[in-house]
Amino acid sequence: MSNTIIGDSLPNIPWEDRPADSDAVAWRYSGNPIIPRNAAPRANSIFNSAVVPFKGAFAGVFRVDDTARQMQIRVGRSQDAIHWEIAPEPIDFVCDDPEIARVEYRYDPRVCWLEDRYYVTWCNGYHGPTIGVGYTYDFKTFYQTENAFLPFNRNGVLFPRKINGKYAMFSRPSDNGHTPFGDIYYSESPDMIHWGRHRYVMGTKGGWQSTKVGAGPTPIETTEGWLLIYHGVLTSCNGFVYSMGAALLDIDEPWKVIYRARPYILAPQTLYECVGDVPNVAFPCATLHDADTGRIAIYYGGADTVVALAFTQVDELTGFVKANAEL
Ligand code: BMA
Repeated sequence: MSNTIIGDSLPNIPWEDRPADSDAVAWRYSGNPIIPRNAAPRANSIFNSAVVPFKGAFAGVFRVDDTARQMQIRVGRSQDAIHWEIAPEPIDFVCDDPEIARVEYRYDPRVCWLEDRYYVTWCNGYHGPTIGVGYTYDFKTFYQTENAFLPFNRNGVLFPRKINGKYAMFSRPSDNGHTPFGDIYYSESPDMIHWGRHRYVMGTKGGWQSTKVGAGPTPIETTEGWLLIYHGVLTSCNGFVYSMGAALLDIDEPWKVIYRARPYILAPQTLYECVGDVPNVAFPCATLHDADTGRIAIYYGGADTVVALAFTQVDELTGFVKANAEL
């Protein structure tokens, strides 16, 4: 039996077949990196960013650290999801509460189509990192609502539909620094404001995910469960190394891990992943996927400097996760 994506047909997403000389479960786009560090005015680096289908084309929210080294998020648009036009200025959220509107920093956005709008979650500075939440209907006007959690937290990733009647989000409680620990938790909310009923999902394992883990792109709904692509961190004698892995979670109780692959699916090995402002980082924040073909395009940051693209296929990735599973 094969696993299939539950969702829309998106025949126009980027795609390349696996190179003939590769047996990798996820393979890189030959034109990587798709967004160089200086692709927008006053950008020091553009990385860890999220894209979605939008009105027959594509839109996204991009992490742009500027030349003053302020961490901010900007809007981007694209016809083909490879060539992006990124706004010259950060997103200016509409927010009626000055306490929430105050900007410290914003980074690592995720974007999720949910019911009637595109929600944006990001790592939001509020006396330390926590999960900021906003939404847009048109990628022009953005509204900011309450932070989902207390500091310290990162990697807030929404589910694309309610689960058991509640909104659902992953997060990764952390500290005020570079966080040498971290497990993935699941929380639910009746209203996108109040979050609770927290459940442990998964923690560290050996090797590439021995220091900390965090959810990556919006989970993909499949006939066999939620497919989660996440990042895992290893502490080498030269610092943190960020790779990506995959797991399959129960469809109704997503804090229950059914399968989790022991090996990574992609690790920093190319020049644009190994060399940059922070070396040895492959940090996934979004996918585009096509229910008809099972094609998945993964968007990830390379070395905290550029945006790159990799491909996999749902049935192959599921087979890999199962064949290499270790809970
Ligand atoms: C994490 C976040 C990510 C970054 C990674 C590697 O703590 O800041 O944005 O990619 O570190 O520097």
